[in-house]
Amino acid sequence: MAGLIQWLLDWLRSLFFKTEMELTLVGLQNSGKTTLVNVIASGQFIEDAIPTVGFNMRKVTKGNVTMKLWDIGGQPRFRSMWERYCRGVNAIVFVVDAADRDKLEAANTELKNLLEKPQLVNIPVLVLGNKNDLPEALTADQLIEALHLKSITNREVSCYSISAKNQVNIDITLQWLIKKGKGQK
Ligand SMILES: Nc1nc2c(ncn2[C@@H]2O[C@H](COP(=O)(O)OP(=O)(O)OP(=O)(O)O)[C@@H](O)[C@H]2O)c(=O)[nH]1
Ligand SMILES: [Mg+2]
Repeated sequence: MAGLIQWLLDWLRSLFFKTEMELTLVGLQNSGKTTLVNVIASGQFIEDAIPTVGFNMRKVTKGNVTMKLWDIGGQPRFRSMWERYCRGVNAIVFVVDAADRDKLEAANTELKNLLEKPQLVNIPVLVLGNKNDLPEALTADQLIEALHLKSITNREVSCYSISAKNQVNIDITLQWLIKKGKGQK
């Protein structure tokens, strides 16, 4: 009987605290957005992901939180779509291939362009330096410097160094995102 009551209480609590949130992943092609979504959704690294054409949407439930993840193609022809899919979301996730130094300048330009859009003011941004399993990958501090993240003052910005492949720092990434869904700082 006590077990049943406990179960009922847990169930009611889960209904009461249910959170639904929307997140959009953008960033240059090959940075690892789709790989990261797969890791978040299934806990599995799937090699040779195909470049995303247009966008994918995945719904993932973690505890009481349901996340709608918009994963947008990063090739130049899809970048004009980024803004539209970022409107009204709880947070924007900007994924960077931290090991591809030749593309950093382009990533910098695209991030700056995106954050200048008036429709996206105040939306928190999480910059993820992915592929930290590769020896040449920039650290989080180096990425903060390279993308001039400290100069962004009109919104909340955080930066983590992660590896979708080896599932490094995926836990703190999820914690950060879930907090945004709950409207916490
Ligand atoms: N070493 C390493 N490779 C990774 C990691 N994450 C993704 N990759 C690889 O990077 C390549 C691109 O990954 P995708 O997830 O397709 O990249 P994307 O950002 O979705 O690319 P678009 O859909 O074209 O925008 C794939 O070969 C992945 O296996 C990582 O953490 N480490
Ligand atoms: Mg993709």
